[in-house]
Amino acid sequence: MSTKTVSLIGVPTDIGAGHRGASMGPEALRVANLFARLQRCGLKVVDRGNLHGPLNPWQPPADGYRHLDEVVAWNTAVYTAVHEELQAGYLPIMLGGDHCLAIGSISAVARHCEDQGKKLRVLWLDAHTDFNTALATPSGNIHGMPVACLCGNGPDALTHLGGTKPATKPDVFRQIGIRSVDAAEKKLVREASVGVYDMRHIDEVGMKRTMEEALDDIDDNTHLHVSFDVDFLDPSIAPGVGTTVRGGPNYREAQLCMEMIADTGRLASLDIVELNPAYDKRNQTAKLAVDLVESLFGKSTLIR
Ligand SMILES: [Mn+2]
Repeated sequence: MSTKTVSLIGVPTDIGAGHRGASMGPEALRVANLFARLQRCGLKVVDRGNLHGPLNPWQPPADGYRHLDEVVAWNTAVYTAVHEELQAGYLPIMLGGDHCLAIGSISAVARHCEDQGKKLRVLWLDAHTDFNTALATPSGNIHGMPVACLCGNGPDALTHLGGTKPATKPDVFRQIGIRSVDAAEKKLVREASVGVYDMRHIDEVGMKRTMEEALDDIDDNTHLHVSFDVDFLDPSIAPGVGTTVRGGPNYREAQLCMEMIADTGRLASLDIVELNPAYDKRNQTAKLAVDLVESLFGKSTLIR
């Protein structure tokens, strides 16, 4: 097998978030040595630098959405960049940036899978289901809506990025670590039958069985996309996010999760999102995210 090439794409935006600061995430990940750590995993790494888009105007929502035009502009750039990397045979890694960027990245991944006849599986590591809509959202923040948009439930400008709507379907998603879902959103998640492995499930059966279930029926033809929202992690180990929720996976559980994904050998694209250096302490959350990404690419913390 030839050496895999991963390409880092900085997406310095907090346009979809309710707190400012995730726009500093890409640089914090670079400062935490992501490039060299990936090289150490035996990968070829290229850093494409940062994408560009509009600044955050910090406006209230209009018709249920905050900053919709700006979110569309950022995601159009993300879509184009990710699609190019995939076509070139590279494994794109989004350095976010808030979670709205997953609309662009996963739309591109879904398009690519469609064109290549690949089966798509998305592992959504997050405290939140991100399945809000303009009607259901309490805030209008679009970082709480990417899964809904990807499933065709959102404004046209975001649901059509890849040319066809919906970009993908709820049954490609496996959401892990969920522990905060808005009241109206809960109903939507249930109706859509998104695969949800919430913290209660992880508590009851453990991370090992949870991941076995979430990775079930992945085969050689599967494109595995991981959308890693750093708020997935317990805030005691990962304070550097805008929307901390207590009761997330601890260090070892998170490592096991990543290691089991690595074991499939099918990881083909990745988002690292919602890292917010304005809330971090001495870049510890960025460093932790980089540790976990190393595990995702096959570094085992145990001697095997
Ligand atoms: Mn999220």
